Amino acid sequence: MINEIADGLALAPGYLDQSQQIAALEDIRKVVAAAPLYQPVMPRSGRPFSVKMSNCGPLGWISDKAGYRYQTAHPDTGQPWPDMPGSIARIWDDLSGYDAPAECCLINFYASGAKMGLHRDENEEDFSAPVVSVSLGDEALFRFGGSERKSPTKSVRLASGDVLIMAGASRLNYHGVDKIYPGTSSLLRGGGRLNLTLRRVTRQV
Ligand code: MD3
Ligand code: FE
Repeated sequence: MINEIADGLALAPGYLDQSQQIAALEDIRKVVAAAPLYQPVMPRSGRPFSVKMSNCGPLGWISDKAGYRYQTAHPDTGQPWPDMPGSIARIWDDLSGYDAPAECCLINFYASGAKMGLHRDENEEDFSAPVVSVSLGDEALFRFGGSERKSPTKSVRLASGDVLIMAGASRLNYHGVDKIYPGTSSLLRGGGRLNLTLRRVTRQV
């Protein structure tokens, strides 16, 4: 089941069942063993994000004092990002409606208390490709607005296994995560939430 919750913004609640969530999590644990979660900081100010990050796939999204960008190597280890696991790449293939594979799977880890301020995803070359995001672990209050920071916003609670698809009119809209609800999932042994954001970065040749 896929519900359109705003123009171009679709939610597939429970897209991954319990065993698929466990399988995806096992694959992400292997990725993070090779490419550890690191502490991103804001451009210029160097203020740390409350979310820790890693990536898999050919390109990883990173933030440091110099700015936001995609790069092929982990900022701390210098190693290329691990391959995107098949269990994750398939979600993009099934839901994106795009005829080329995802190039980036950004892994966001939210401990209880972590949040992500309202922002737009605009570091990609190809805005015709959607963004597909997978929630694992504790529930989160996701907020989405419009094309301007001051546009009115709505909120929706995302649960483990839910997938969001941001296409068309919603692709460049403001969005963020206001809070995590601790203890709402037992998927992650230590609690918290993982979000996997799948993106096409480069334009197809
Ligand atoms: C709506 N992550 O990594 S995913 C991000 O839950 C990010 O970790 C949040 O925003 C998270 O950039 C939200 C859902 C999401 C992702 C991209 C979008 C919603 C979006 C792009 C356009 C509109
Ligand atoms: Fe985003």
